[in-house]
Amino acid sequence: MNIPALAKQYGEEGVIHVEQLFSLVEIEEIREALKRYADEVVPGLPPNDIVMEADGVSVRNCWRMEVHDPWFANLTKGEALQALVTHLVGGEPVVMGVESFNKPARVGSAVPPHQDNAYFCLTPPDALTVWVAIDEVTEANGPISYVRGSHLDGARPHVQSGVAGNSMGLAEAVNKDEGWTVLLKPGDALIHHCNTIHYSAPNTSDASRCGLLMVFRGVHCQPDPTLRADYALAK
Ligand SMILES: O=C(O)CCC(=O)C(=O)O
Repeated sequence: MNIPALAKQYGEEGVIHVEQLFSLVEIEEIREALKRYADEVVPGLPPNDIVMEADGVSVRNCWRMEVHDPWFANLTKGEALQALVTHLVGGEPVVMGVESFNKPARVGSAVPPHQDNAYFCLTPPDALTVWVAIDEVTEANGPISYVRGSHLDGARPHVQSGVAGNSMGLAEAVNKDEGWTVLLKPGDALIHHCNTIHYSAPNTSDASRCGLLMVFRGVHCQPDPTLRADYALAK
């Protein structure tokens, strides 16, 4: 991994594509852990730590997986991952959460355009998400799109979105013709800054599009009272 080159691109564009951050062998281990999590942990989760799709049976998101299962807490500690994240957040990384965006076949719902810091409410906004493709990501199964460089313009207003699992979306419409849509192989990762605008399409295919997310902030980040007040109003 060429960390200085990745850091330069991250600084300019607010998102980077890291091919094969995890090997196919590691992805197979993550798949097994996700299956075990679904079988053994999901049935006992508190309602706040799981979101279902509209069909009522398919899981849309799992939150706080690192709290419920040490295997996922451990996944955040890999040496190469820690070195990259330390560079990108500009300090010692703190895990904010391990999450899944399962985007199941046919029923996986869209994610409205948003900035993650509308939820995180941090200053400085030195936080990011490492989004790891567990499945192949295609045009049809709900890829993520990014507005590159949007992190440089700071926080934008958000309003209630009505979407379970993504309660807030950008108040202003995004020109989706300008979105950068990234197709991925299993093991590839997208790393985005918490102010980079992004969104994803619904899954209209027969193939699942599961992403496993690890969210980090720099230890120096503090709660931003203005963003917190906005969140309380909009969520
Ligand atoms: O997985 C997706 O479709 C969206 C992910 C997302 O919104 C995020 O990483 O903050």
